[in-house]
Amino acid sequence: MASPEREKELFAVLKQGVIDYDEDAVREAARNAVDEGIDAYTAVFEGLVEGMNEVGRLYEEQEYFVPEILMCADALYAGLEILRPHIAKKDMGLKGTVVMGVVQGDVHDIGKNIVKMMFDVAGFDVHDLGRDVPLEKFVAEQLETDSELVCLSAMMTTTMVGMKDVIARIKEKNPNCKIMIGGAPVSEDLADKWGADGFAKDANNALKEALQMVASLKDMKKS
Ligand code: B12
Repeated sequence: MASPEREKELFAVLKQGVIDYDEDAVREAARNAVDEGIDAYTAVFEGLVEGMNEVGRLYEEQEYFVPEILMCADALYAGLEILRPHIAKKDMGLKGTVVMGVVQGDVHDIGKNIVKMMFDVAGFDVHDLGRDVPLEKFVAEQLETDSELVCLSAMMTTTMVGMKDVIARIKEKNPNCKIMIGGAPVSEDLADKWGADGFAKDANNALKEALQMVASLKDMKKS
C-alpha cells in the first residue's frame, strides 16, 4: 500500500507529465500507480485531469498553442489507457442507457470522454456518438436506443447553441427522455433556459446528476 506522500508524488508526476506532453513519464507513473495499488480513479482525476486543466490555462495565457495541446491530450490518453482498466466498476444501484456526444462543429472531446468513463464505471450502457455529431443524429440515436438519458457536450460558445435545437427536437418526440448538458461555456442558467433537465460542471457531478434523473424516471414509471 502506497503512503499518502507517495500517492501525492505520483499524482504530481501524472499532472506534470500531461503539462510537459511527456507520454513516457505519464505511462511510467500510471504503471507505478497501478503496481503500488493506488486508486486508479483518483489518479485520473487528481493527476491526468488536473494536468489538462492546467494546459487549458496555459492555452488561454497563450503560452501553449494547438500543437502543444494535441501532444498534451496524447499524454493524457496514454495514462488513461493504463489506468482505466483498473478503475473498479461501481454498482450505484441504478443504471440506464445513455446517448452521448459532442455537438456539431465541435471537436473538443476530452471532457466528454472523461464523462463517458464515469458512466462506463457505473455500469451504464453508453452509446457514444463521438465528436462533431450532426444534431439530428442525437435524435435518431435516442429513438433507436430508447435511452433514458442524452448527454450533450460543447466547448465553444458558437457550437453550444446547437444543444438548444437538439433538446427541442428530442423533447418533441420523447418528452420523458432526460437531457443533461455540459462543457466549459455551459451553465445551469442555460440548461434551464433551453429546457434541459440537468447540467453538471464536471464528470463526477455528471454521474450524480444522471443517477438522480434515472431514479426520477423509474419513480414516474412506477406511479
Ligand atoms: C484541448 C483544447 C483543444 C484541442 C481539442 C482536442 C480534443 N480532442 O478535445 C484542439 C487543439 C483540437 C482545440 C481546437 C480548437 N479550440 Co480548443 N481548447 C482546448 C482547451 C485548451 C482544453 C479543453 C479540455 O480538454 N479541457 C480538459 C477537460 C477535462 O475539461 P472539459 O473539456 O471542460 O470537460 C469537463 C467539463 O466541462 C465537463 N463536461 C464536458 N462535457 C460534458 C458533457 C456533459 C453532459 C456534462 C454533464 C459535463 C461535461 O466534464 C468534463 C470533465 O470533468 C480549451 C481551454 C479550456 N480552458 O477549456 C480550449 C477552447 C475550448 N478552445 C477554443 C477554441 C477557440 C478552439 C479552436 C477554434 C482554435 C482554433 N483557432 O483553431 C479550435 C476549434 C476546433 C473545433 N471546431 O472544435 C476556445 C473556445 C472559446 C469559446 N468560448 O468558444 C477555448 C475555451 C480556448 C480559449 N479560451 O480560447 N482545442
